[in-house]
Amino acid sequence: MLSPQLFHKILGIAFFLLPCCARGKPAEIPALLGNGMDEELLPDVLQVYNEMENIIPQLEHRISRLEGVLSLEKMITVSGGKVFASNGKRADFRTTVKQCKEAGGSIATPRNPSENDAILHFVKSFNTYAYLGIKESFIPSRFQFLDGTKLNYTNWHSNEPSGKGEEECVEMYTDGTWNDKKCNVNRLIVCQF
Ligand code: MMA
Ligand code: CA
Repeated sequence: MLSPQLFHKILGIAFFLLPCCARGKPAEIPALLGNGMDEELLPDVLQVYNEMENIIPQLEHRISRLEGVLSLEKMITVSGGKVFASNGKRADFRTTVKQCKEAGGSIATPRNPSENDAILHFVKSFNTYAYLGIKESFIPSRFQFLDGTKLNYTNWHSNEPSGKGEEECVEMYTDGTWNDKKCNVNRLIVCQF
């Protein structure tokens, strides 16, 4: 258990650091000093700010070049702020969720036609259906995102969902449409980051 004293200490440090980390601007320096930061540290803090200001655009540029190369090589697809990727392997639903999480992402979950297309790219190129991050709710034939929120976009194949409580997962066909499916078959692993 965290003692109240330790909790207060951590809270104090967090509040002390919050303005600089949140904004990253020297304009916050007076606030830092006001919060009791040692004035002797000021040159070092300013130097860190300056270095951050230089480094961040460089990092953004390098990341966007990497995304360009990975997109060109068709290793990732990008839609809006989301990056989709597949390792070409197959797994059941539970394993897919686990592996995507272990990789620092989550199972591919299309929230609009453009994201659906980005996932479809992998389904087509590996010619293998993929599970999506959508599951049946406790009400049969009503599907929802894994966090329980309502679907705001669907792309069901005609006459789907058909499982009526017997098919709790959702797979994407090679034309991009969705089918409710049992969760224990092996499907292409596609994750989002
Ligand atoms: C399979 C299975 C179902 C799907 C139907 C479509 C026979 O069951 O994949 O989920 O709805 O095919 O014909
Ligand atoms: Ca079905």
